[in-house]
Amino acid sequence: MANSTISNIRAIEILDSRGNPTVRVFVTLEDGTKVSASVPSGASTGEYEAVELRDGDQARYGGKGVLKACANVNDIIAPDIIGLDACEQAMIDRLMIELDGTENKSRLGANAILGVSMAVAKAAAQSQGTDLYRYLGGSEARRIPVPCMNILNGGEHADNSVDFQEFMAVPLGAESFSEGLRYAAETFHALKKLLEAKGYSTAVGDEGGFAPNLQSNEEAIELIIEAIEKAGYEPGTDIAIAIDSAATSFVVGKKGKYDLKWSGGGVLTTDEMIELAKRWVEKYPIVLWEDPLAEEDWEGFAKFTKELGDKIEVVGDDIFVTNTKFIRRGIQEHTANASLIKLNQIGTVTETVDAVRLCLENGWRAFLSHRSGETSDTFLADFAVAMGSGHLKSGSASRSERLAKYNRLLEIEDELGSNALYYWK
Ligand code: 2PG
Ligand code: MG
Repeated sequence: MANSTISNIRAIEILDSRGNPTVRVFVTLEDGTKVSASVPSGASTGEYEAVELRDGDQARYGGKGVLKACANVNDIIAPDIIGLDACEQAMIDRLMIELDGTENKSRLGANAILGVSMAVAKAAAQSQGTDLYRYLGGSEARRIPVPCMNILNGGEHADNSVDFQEFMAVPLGAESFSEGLRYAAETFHALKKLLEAKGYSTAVGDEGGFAPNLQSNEEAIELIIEAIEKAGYEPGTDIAIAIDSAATSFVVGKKGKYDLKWSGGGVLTTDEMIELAKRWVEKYPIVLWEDPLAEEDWEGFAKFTKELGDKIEVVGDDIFVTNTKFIRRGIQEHTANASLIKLNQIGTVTETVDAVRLCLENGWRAFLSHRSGETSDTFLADFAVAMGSGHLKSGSASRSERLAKYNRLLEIEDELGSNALYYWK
């Protein structure tokens, strides 16, 4: 019997950064290794994401309890997985997929399955005395991702007047991860001063970025550019800008109409949204645009990519939901040139690795991401280094659940020393 044989698995209900229940899984091995992993939770979710199982019992947490998912780990998954070697990640993930038996993990819950999958990987790494990024990525894993820091929040992540969900500072001109993080954090602080001076609120949204009531979406970009300059950096050269419109959250019906209601921007067609993006990309140092259109607007996405794909990274989030089936279609139809990657959209570590590989092998980029509902778990940081995908987003320079991932990347950078790589492309 291998030392890394799983001897116990147990799930409990904990709370995420929004105060909503989520799943934490503990895995114990024969050699005494004991680890835990906690599952994140999104707000602007894609329709075809793997199912996050919620109890629906209105008497607890407004129906958002996850006791069923925990029971599924304790009563159904654990008996099947205990006794297996934690190093058999792919086999364990496959067994859980089979045990669930549905297309979208709706029987056992992706939150139950992912919690076990992440904890198993952590346990195997720890049992081998290896860091998780090395266990998952091998000795080649030494590229630290550029932190795309979401310093201004809108959409479903804040109660303000900004329709687009995320405005990120991308410190692509820095020489190292720690320098890049500093560039972005200093910009965050400069933005705070700027907002104060203009009489705007400096309260933060779900991902720790400021959530002021601006006059328009475009004002967000203008403020960030001013903040970059105030912090002493050159927009575009030192720090560029990335946007996640999360357009599925303001599409009107399924008709390719986009209602920029908070900013008073009116209802725009797909073509008008593309024209807006072209204007902005012309005018501002934008390097990445995620979900510029809604998840069902495959044609619009392809048109967007045709117009802008040679200038910027076009990322599909809700449209691909980290699912190789949709990413493969996207590659064939030139829908985008990158996919967002979120572990809980698909529900196992193995399938997430498959999604990243599919992107990279086809000349696409893979943009690693947290969720708007997070925990202090730092799995994502190690995972991003293991995948070597070059960039990640983990929110802003406030809220500990966001900083936990960036701080873990600082540790990895320190450990790698001069072997660490940092570059945008
Ligand atoms: C997104 C994510 C993360 P959520 O849309 O990219 O920033 O948000 O977790 O709410 O889906
Ligand atoms: Mg998104």
